[in-house]
Amino acid sequence: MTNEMFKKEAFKKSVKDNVKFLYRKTIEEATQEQIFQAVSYTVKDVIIDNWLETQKAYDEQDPKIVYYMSMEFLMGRALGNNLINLCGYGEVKEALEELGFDLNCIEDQEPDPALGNGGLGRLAACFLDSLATLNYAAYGCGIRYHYGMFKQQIKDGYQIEVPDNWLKNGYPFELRRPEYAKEVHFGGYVRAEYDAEKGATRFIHEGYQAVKAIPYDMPITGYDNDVVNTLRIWDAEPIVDFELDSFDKGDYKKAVEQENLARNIVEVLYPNDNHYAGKELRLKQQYFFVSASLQEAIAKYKKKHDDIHKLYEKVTFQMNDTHPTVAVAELMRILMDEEGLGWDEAWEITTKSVAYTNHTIMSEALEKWPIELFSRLLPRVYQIIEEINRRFIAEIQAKYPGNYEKIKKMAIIYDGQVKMAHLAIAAGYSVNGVARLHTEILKNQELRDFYEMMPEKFNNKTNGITQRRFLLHANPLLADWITEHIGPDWITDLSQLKKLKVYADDEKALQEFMNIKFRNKERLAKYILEHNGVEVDPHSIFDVQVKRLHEYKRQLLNILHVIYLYNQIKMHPEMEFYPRTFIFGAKASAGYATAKKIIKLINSVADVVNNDASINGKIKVVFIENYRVSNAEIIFAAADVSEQISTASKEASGTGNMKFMLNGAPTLGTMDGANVEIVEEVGAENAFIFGLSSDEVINYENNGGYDPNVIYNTDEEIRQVLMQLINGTFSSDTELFRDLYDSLLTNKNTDRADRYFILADFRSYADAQKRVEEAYKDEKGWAKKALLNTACSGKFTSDRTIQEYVDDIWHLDKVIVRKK
Ligand code: H53
Repeated sequence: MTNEMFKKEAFKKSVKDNVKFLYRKTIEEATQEQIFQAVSYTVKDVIIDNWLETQKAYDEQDPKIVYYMSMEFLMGRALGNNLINLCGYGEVKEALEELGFDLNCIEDQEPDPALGNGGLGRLAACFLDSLATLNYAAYGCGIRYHYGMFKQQIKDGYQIEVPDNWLKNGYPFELRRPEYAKEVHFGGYVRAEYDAEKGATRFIHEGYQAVKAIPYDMPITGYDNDVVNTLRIWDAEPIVDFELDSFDKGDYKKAVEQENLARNIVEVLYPNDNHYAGKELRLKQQYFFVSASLQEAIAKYKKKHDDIHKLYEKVTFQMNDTHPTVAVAELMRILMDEEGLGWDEAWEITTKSVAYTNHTIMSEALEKWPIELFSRLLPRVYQIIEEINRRFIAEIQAKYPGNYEKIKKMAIIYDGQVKMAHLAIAAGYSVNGVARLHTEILKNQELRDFYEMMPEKFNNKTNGITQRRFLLHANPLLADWITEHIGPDWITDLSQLKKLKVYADDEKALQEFMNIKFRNKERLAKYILEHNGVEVDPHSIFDVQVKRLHEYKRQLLNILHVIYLYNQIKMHPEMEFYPRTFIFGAKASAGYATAKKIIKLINSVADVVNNDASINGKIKVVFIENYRVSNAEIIFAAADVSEQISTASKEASGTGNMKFMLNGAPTLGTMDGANVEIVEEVGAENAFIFGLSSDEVINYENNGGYDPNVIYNTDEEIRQVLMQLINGTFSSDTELFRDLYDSLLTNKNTDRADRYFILADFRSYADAQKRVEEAYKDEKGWAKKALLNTACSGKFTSDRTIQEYVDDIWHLDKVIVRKK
């Protein structure tokens, strides 16, 4: 596919002009970064026309709009992705070559807009891509953090966090829209006033601090359909209309406070994934973007419609985790206090407009705000939540008379806390989990009482990923090969990949498939050499675990197994062993001490193993610094083995697992999250499954856990591995890894020993790893497994996920921007 807009000569001229106007330079004088800016502005020109066309089509066709409300959008770089979706990648690559530039290098100049932590934020980005590609009207609503996810450096094996000043040179793919600014209010108090005319009490919020929310729009291009949707992220500015000399002291103080509030609120993304820290500023961020987004959605609706009662026919709000669920009460506030509706009318509209996605069962991730903090920061919103809670409890009582257990378990306000998930479930018209197993656990365990009371709300939407970024852009060799064999329809219909199954026994095809894998491994090896200074052999098995660092994801199990293999090789030097490169990539939340210690351990093991000449390079361990969307694209394409080894029941879905599968890497994993569905699609013989089942884990947990010391006492090899954490093998400081050792063996006040069942699953994991090795030695057999993984990955496109959201939850109509 090519795009008329990217005719080479016109493109080159435009880039030259942009360099001239932006920097007063010729193309020869410009830096690579300046070329990136100039190219991006040229691409943006093309996008803007489509953006206007899309807006026009939406105005004319007046479709229902989904507002995807999310604290995080982990977008990754935009330039390459936009070129792919505009079908201009090839043309632009050639045009730049003629100018003497390499598009890949130009792409590398772009900062990675990292406005998210991990899976949840990247899912939101994939969803936006699919919504635009499937011709649905959608806005992403979020925050324009000035500092996104920190950059990770590894010094002495330790993680160092460096601020990510992604806006430093200006970001070409954003548009400031001051004309849509909104005001958001914090603090103050609520005054009740009787309105005699209406015969009703009005509530007036006074004495608050105000912040101005300014939207910045980023274009979201659909694939080859001229649709450009919008990611609207809000920045904060102080409301400065004061003259200093006319201010008395009180006002001055308030003005300074308001200014500080505005400065702080969008400064930085909290680097916690799957963990709630209860920080006041975090609640401010949440309310800030939710309020601004809702105000904007309602203003937009009112431009075209005069009956606010029918809002839900044209607008729906999807709340991504509990983070934006204050939307429930804020929508009630706007409808009552600003639109003048009564409670019942407002509640009917709200409960038909908001839907909630749960992404985790980890109890430490569920947001519960102390009522003291909440009511001080958002007094009117809190008042509304109290009333929602009062009515909800009355409903519980009506259904279960005299059953106070039910109230304790389901109340929105309890034990001095506001429970955001409960608010979202009470108000939402849909509650969904993100993989089949996860949704079942929600229904049968975590949210059982809610499910019993309102089963009709619950549904599953198994996550997905966009093949445009994670195959077409990330793995051009494989993408071309697939297109040669089955045509290009897979780009917008991933189920087409199943046509590749006919090649599962075709030797030539298998050979080509593995040659591509090899070339991708060489590309990654080059990246690792340049960025980590470690030489790895692309003939070895590339065994990869890249994801956030979290105890439940069990990077510790992986590295303990590496130690175990190292011991085996040392003890039996003659033993047959297929060379393996263990590749890790993971950021740890800045305040998560255990996670950071595990990073240190991985690097310490790497130091010893990589420098031990006696093992002849049979094992290499590499920790890739600063894992992020842009290097992920290189890593997935090069993986032989996909490590998905979370404690069963803990990983809600996982989405990295899908990216590996798409790129032809079999899963080595537990029956957790979406792994279950991956195995169902590809067949158990094409995956390596081990470990306790989620039922077994939950059973242990409900009955006081298990005793890892039994394993420690009876399994010598495991004991040896654990002892090496504290006997100086990997650090002259024998206390360095003591905490990790203890966490596996000793009960602490609140935590049971080995909470994540590492020792329980160790043997079964080691066996599965052995099976991987055996399977890899059979070249043809392995190639077949790898190819079948790609061929069977069709289900895991976010296009499928989005279509399910549309059919079952949002009920949107397609909008045609251009006849194809
Ligand atoms: O969301 C992903 C899942 C993954 C889950 C992740 C997630 C976060 O990244 C952050 C908070 C949260 O509650 C959940 O851990 O299993 O694939 C997208 O659904």
